[in-house]
Amino acid sequence: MTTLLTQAAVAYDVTDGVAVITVQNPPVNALSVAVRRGLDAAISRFAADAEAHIAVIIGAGRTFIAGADIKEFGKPPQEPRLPDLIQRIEDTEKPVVAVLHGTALGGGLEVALGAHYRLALPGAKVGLPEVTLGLIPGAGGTQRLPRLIGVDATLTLITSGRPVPAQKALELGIVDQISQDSDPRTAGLVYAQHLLGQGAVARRSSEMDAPGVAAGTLDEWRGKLAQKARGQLSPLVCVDAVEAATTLDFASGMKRERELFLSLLDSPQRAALIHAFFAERKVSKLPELQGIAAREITEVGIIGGGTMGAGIAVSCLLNGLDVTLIERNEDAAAQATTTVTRLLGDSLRRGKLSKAQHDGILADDFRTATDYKALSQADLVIEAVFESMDVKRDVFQKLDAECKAGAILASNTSYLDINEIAAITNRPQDVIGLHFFSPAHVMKLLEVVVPDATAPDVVATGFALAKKLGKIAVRAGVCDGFIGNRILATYRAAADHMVLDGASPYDIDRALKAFGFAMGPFEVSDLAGLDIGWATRKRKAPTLDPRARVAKFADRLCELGRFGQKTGRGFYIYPEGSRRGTPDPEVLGFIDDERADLGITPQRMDDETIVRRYMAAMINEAAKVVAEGIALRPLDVDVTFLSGYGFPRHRGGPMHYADEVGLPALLADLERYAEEDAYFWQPAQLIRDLVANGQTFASLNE
Ligand code: 3H9
Repeated sequence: MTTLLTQAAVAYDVTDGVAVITVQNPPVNALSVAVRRGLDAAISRFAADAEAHIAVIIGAGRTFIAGADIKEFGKPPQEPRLPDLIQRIEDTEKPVVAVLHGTALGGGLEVALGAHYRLALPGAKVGLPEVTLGLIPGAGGTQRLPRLIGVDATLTLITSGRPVPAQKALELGIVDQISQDSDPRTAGLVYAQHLLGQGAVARRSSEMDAPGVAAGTLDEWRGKLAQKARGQLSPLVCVDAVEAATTLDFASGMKRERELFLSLLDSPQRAALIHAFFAERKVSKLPELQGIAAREITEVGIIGGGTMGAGIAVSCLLNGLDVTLIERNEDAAAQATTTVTRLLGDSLRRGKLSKAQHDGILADDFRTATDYKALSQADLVIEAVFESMDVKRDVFQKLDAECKAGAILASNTSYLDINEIAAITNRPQDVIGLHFFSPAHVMKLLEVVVPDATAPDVVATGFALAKKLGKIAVRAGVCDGFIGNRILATYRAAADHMVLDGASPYDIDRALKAFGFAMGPFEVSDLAGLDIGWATRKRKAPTLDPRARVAKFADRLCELGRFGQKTGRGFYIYPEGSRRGTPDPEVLGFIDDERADLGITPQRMDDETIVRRYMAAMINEAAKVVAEGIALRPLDVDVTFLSGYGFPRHRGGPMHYADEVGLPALLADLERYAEEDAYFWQPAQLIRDLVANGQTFASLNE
């Protein structure tokens, strides 16, 4: 055996005629310039090495290569370029094998496609997720993969960005074999000897026939993606690149892929999506949690089995926690069991659970009770009862009396003062807000709301819980609505003001969906139930500043029992059983009446005007939320909106979008709007300061 460390990031050694090229760039072996240089040198070494008859490329640590180094995007490119390196691997005369374990993603899978044989370990996942970063595969993925597995399978993979497990990759023909070995090196050596024994030769996917495609297939893909992508460019560009594989020779197809890749690399969408990627990872890195260990959580208590409580219970159950749910009486407990059983049944049908797991959860992990004594061993209790301080007081007094020392007492309130809730107990250091979003077993966001006296390890436990539940936690301070709902209240009011001034709810929904939101604000209200906003308006009415402009048309709908989808009518009319509404002329009539009462002559508003005002209201309130420390950094606001409020990911979140538009332009808009309504449109001091200093929101993320 000879050993040569060609570069720190890539090792080379030879065992029994097999060159083992090991990429060692923790944590995910991204293809940094050091790795590319190391691989380049290792391939040259292998080509010239008379002792080595075949090479295996493996990844050190937990994964094969997870892709290009995302941190290098937007910086000056450095040689060797990845497509050239992969071409060199493919051009090698002696066979090269890639051994895939962990995640072989993006440029990592493209390296494997340039190798001549691909072996996967059982738990491996492979995919081309570039589209989720606003890109297309840019190192041959769009040209080699269709030659290997055909156009449809390629487009399914690269336009979704979703990785597939090893078994699926084998069925598709992406990998040649699955090894039962759990160690990539051992598996690679065995497979390489097997190939040598068979006299295997270099086998190049670039030399395979160009893939055929039935007439109309690519247009069908374009039509489907244009609908789904809601303004995101890269999924459609994937189709252009794959089309090139069907019409051009390999070298020309590679050129075309490069042009398309570079056009996206320069796009604001790429910058926004990569901001989102890093923000989602940075959001849990809090200075206050450095070196703080989370408390152990295995048994969870939930108070209240309504929609939220049952959803939280299911989220916990699906992720291996034991749940005891408390209800007021046996009937309510039975009702909660029915809801939990129904939601678990949905997970079974969707393949998220096996039948055995499903039955095991119901038999062993879930139970209801009516007595708080059942929570004596709970490590964490999450209260999800009616939003009233009196009701919460009763719950927290009982919890304080029954729960063991060190148990965390959490409230799922969406706006109540958690400092006040903490003060109800004799253990304010153990009290925290865990604000789930509905449906709680589906929505990614968890606001971890931190009152003044909360111990750091309780905050750490909130973040650890989110990770266990597959959610993204954002730290929020205590105020009415925390980060998300506080900002929502402001931009929702801006939408209502625009309706009073001339836009219809349907104009507003259309404009914001064209911007990229999954739903418009009036569709969201109909889905959530108009009674929720009605209750909030009534709650806030006594403290409302007399200068605030308040629209009444939504109250009028509620007074008529039009609560949205659940009653078949809200802002839209929902035909029996449908979730898709149609505009309602009667609603427009109510709005006209209100304008007439207020003496407003309606103005037409185009989509751009609507989006500008809506976004300005959102960003302005968000800046106040950051300045007050309710959100730690602008990126925390971005992550909140990306994971909990349907904000278009390819816009990066409201604060990233604000930087993209430019804070001076935003401030100019705010000042102009303030001439109409100085109370509502008071520009945030933080925005004024950033503009004065020539800074961006991003500068506060460091
Ligand atoms: C591409 O390949 C383009 C090519 O087609 C063409 C080029 C010409 N680069 O997520 P985690 C960091 S585009 C740099 O917490 P997990 C990450 O920031 C790329 N850094 O772990 C984090 O850092 P920190 C296509 C990366 O186990 C740490 O690694 N590939 C990269 O939950 C751990 O990450 C992708 O899009 C990267 N590529 O998940 C894959 N990836 O500790 C993107 C990760 O400082 N990556 N980091 O916060 C992933 O999907 C997940 O990270 C992965 C691991 C599934 C791999």
